[in-house]
Amino acid sequence: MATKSPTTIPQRPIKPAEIDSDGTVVLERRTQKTKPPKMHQVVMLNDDYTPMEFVVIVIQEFFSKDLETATQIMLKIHLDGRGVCGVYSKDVAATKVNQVLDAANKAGHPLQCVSEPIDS
Ligand code: TYC
Repeated sequence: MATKSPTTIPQRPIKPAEIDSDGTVVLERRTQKTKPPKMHQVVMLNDDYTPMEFVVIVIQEFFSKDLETATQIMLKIHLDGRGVCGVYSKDVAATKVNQVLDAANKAGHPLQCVSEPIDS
């Protein structure tokens, strides 16, 4: 009767291993594939008709700024033509733009704002 030779389990060649800081054996390190989501800034634009007080209220209400910060942002927009009110994910930034445009339309003001992707 033929004797069975001992079964051997085929082994994958083990790549040179690294030991992580917590003692884990790292067989293969992959470069990270998932990038953090692109952020978007909500930029408000100057115009000649929207009252300064209205802009300050909008910045406080939709961008969670205190009175002093909102006033500084409004004045920057008034002087430079545009200013960043906040930085958010794409969806949240789009929602903020809609909220501002909606409030401006309802109040009869031509206030404009846009969302812009930023590199980070
Ligand atoms: N320029 C406007 C005025 O003099 C004020 C203003 C500020 C309007 C900021 C829009 O985004 C704006 N009444």
